[in-house]
Amino acid sequence: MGREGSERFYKEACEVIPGGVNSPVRSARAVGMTPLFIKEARGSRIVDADGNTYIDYVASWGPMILGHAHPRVVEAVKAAAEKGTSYGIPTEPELRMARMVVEMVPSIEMIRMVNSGTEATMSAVRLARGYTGRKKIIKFNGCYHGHVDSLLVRSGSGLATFGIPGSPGIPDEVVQHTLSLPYNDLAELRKVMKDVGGEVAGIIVEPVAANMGVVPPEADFLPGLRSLCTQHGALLIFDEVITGFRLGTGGAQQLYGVMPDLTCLGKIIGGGLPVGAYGGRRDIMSRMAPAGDVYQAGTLSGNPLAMSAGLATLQLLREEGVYEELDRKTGYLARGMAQAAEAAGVKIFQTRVGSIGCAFFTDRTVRDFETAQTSDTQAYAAFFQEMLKRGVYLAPSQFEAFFISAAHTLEDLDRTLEAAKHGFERVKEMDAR
Ligand code: KE4
Repeated sequence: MGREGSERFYKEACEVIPGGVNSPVRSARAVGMTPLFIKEARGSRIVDADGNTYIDYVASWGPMILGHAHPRVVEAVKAAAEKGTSYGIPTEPELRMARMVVEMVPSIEMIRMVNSGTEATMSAVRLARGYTGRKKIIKFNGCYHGHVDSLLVRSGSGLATFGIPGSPGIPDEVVQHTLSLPYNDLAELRKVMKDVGGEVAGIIVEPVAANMGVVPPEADFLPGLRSLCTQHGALLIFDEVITGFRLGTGGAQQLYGVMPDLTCLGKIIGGGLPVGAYGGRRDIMSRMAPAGDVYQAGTLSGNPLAMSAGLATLQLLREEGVYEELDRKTGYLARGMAQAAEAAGVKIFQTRVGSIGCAFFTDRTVRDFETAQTSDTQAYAAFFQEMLKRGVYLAPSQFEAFFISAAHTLEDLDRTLEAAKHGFERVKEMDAR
């Protein structure tokens, strides 16, 4: 079937929404097409406005780890909605969510709910500065922490996709205290900390970078960050908006055994509804108003419907064997992709951690933003198009991750691998031209 319905919606949307989308990475411009408009989704499948069905590997950019419209999540949201949608007054579901996160995430002693990952990182940075009385923040090239003014410096995700180094509208004064360094380069960081360590409020990092494609931390990187922060009195902030509850109930900090001072969460914690959160050591979090003097607020923070969707999701993720199954499926897919690429004679560099991963179309070893950018984005676009034609929806950008859900079946994976065979052949033909 065609995509006339989506194309019509897109044309109309461009009249009233900038670029026709409410978030740039949805635009699909980087893969040479106009975006799908989705009508509904269930399990591992999404259905577009023209009735085309696709096996979905975007999963709303991470939240849908259980698959779309999980009955237990939908039921929880319906039940909450029947009691009202928002009060602006504390509720018991917020308390249950806070207790559950404190139980599940090793370094979190106290947590504050917000409405997006951006709000979470923005608040964590403000808290780090308020708690330490220092101004400098260190981030890493290619990491994306939401569209926070002070963190939109050499970021990944949509900025990498569209080659935007920073963004107009952010005065130099706002970013003058932000340093962005190469990911996985401890020597460079050590040098900088030797110079300015005493002025650094915090180092914020994606413990597994997933916004330049997926780039895992090298063995010494996270432990090195931890010891440098401790040595210089800076706070270590893990941005686990993607890795939180994705790599296991305790996220990347449990997987790698490195404890940050603050953790930012989002995506999965909301079960598909707008939720973010930040939390960490009690002595630090106690500085947040009204307990302390660092201010942050939000009309819909801890919204009862979002809490109900998040609680249902986290409860299901705590069940026996969920992550082992996700890991098995992702390994199966990754091995099949490698075989298909090799059979077609196409060079890719594959990465994966738990149920996220990606294939860089490059013959280089990818360990940071610079090497990730050697990828052939035209080849990726051709691969994306061929996969879409065969009913598989991937991230419409080389600089994003693919997300596997508990709802993906072996049949889905085999269909994906069959499509990938043709996808890589199309890339090979392109190379030959
Ligand atoms: P949100 O404000 O979009 O909820 O979260 C921002 C954010 C923070 N930290 C990390 C590690 C993130 O990956 C994100 C958001 N991720 C992108 C996709 N790579 C969201 C998709 C979009 O921008 O539409």
